[in-house]
Amino acid sequence: MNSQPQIKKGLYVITDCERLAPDELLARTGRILQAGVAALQYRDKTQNESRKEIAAQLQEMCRQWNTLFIVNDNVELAKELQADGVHIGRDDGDPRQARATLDQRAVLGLSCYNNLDQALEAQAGGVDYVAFGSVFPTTSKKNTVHASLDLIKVAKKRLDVPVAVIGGITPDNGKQLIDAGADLLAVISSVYQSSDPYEAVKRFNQLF
Ligand code: TZP
Ligand code: MG
Repeated sequence: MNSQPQIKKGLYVITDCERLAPDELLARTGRILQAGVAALQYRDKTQNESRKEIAAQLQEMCRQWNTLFIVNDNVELAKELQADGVHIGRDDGDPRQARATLDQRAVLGLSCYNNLDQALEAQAGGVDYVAFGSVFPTTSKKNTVHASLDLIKVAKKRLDVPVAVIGGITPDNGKQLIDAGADLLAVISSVYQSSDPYEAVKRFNQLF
C-alpha cells in the first residue's frame, strides 16, 4: 500500500465463501481478477479456520492484478494484513472507531442498508464509501431490507462519497442502478456462480 488506494467506480466483487470450497474460490477469483474489477472483498461467514491464509492468498492475487483488496467485518484482520481497506456493517462496531483504528490510507466502507441518514453521518465520520441494499431479491444473504432505486437517486445527490449498491445484481439489471447514480455494483452470485465468471465480469464492465 504505497499510495492512497481509491475506490471509485466499477464492479466490486465479493467472495462466495459459503458456496465454494477454498480451491474453487481461488480458481474462480483468478479468472475474475483477470477480467478486471474495481475491487475484491473477502467476505467469509463460514467457520473455516484457515481464513487468514485464504485472505492472504486473495490479497496476493489482488496485488498481481493491481486490484483493491478489502476485508469484510474484521478491522483487526484488515490491519494485520495491511489490506487496502475494510467493509463493516451494523454488527461490526462504530465506523468512527474503525476509522481511528485503521491506517489513515485504508479505505473504509459501511453498509447502510436503506438508511440515508446513517450514510450522511458516516460520511461526516470519515467513511470512504457507503453501500445500500438489497436492491433486488438475493439468495446470498438472509433478512435483507429493500433499498429502492429512488433511494439510490436521492443518496447520489446528497452524498459526496461513492455509492455502492448490492443485492441480486446481474449484468441484465445493473444498468438501471448505474443510471440511478450507483458508482459501484457489488455482486456475489452473478459472478461467482456464473458458468463463466470471466465473461460475467466482462459483461458487467461494459455497463460502466
Ligand atoms: N448484503 C445485502 S445483499 C447481499 C449482501 C451481502 C448479498 C449479495 O449477493 P448477490 O449474490 O450478489 O445477490
Ligand atoms: Mg459485517
